[in-house]
Amino acid sequence: MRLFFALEPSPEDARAIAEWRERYLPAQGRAVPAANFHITLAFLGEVSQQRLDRLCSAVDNTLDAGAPSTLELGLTEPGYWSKPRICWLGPDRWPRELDQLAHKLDQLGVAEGCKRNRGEYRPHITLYRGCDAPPPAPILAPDFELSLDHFALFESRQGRTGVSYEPVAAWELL
Ligand code: 2AM
Repeated sequence: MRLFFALEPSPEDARAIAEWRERYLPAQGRAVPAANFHITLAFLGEVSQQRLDRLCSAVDNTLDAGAPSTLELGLTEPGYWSKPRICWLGPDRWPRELDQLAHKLDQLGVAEGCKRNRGEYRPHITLYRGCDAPPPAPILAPDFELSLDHFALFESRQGRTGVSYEPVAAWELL
């Protein structure tokens, strides 16, 4: 199974972001369906069922020792990365708890044999893939207040109509 941990915006927020994108951020690339919007916390890659079970127990134990509270994130910054060729939307600043959660989940993945996530953690929602150039600055600046009260472990599945992300476990932020 190809797995990753991510925060999931509410369907209403995802819809509002997709509407803003359609109106104000036209880009050359493949628009990610709103149902697939997520903020990756840690990417794990291929994980066996046995390791998945251990990983979920490890997350349970970690949260028992102290779960972060609901994360409030203001998405105000559109961005573009040339190497993965994606256009994204993210916060211009974010709470330390978010970095700590991403780091902890990465460590739990490494303990189960997954590759470490490299580089600085930068929360974002990918809006377009396959972009060869940054889109023009949006006519209306984005300003979305997200209240994120859970995160999930998702399985990425490649189907005939495209990729879908299926939650295999979820944890509440209190
Ligand atoms: P991103 O779109 O937020 O950048 C599921 O595949 C998600 O995991 C992708 O949406 C991508 O997040 C992230 N991802 C995929 N491959 C990755 C990799 N090799 N390293 C880090 N993150 C990756």
